[in-house]
Amino acid sequence: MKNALMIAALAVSAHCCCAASSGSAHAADAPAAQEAELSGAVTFQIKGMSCPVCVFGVKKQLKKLPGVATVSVSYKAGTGLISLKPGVRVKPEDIRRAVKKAGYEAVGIKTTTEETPSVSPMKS
Ligand SMILES: [Cu+2]
Repeated sequence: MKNALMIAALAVSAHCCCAASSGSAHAADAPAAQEAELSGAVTFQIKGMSCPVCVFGVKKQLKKLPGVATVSVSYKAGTGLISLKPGVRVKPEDIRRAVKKAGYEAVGIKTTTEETPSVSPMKS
């Protein structure tokens, strides 16, 4: 399973935008103004994805973020959705950086749920 994904990604990276990720030097080092930390489910738009395989690169980077439970990226919609493990908080900057590592830009980062466990719809 994993191998198939990797092969797909490798095969396509040669001729697609997804190879753009490599040469990102330390461009923006400026510590941005403090942003509110996010918890629960976080959504954002991803700019710059120009083929469905871009999704793999973005997901790969987002999954590296500590505390991320699930990652889903839609090429068609140009959106990303991550759910964080309970109690985990991430900064918008972290998400932006992860997406940037893949070669794209995350904008409009916001939580859809505030510390609400998305797994259990009903209280027990
Ligand atoms: Cu691509």
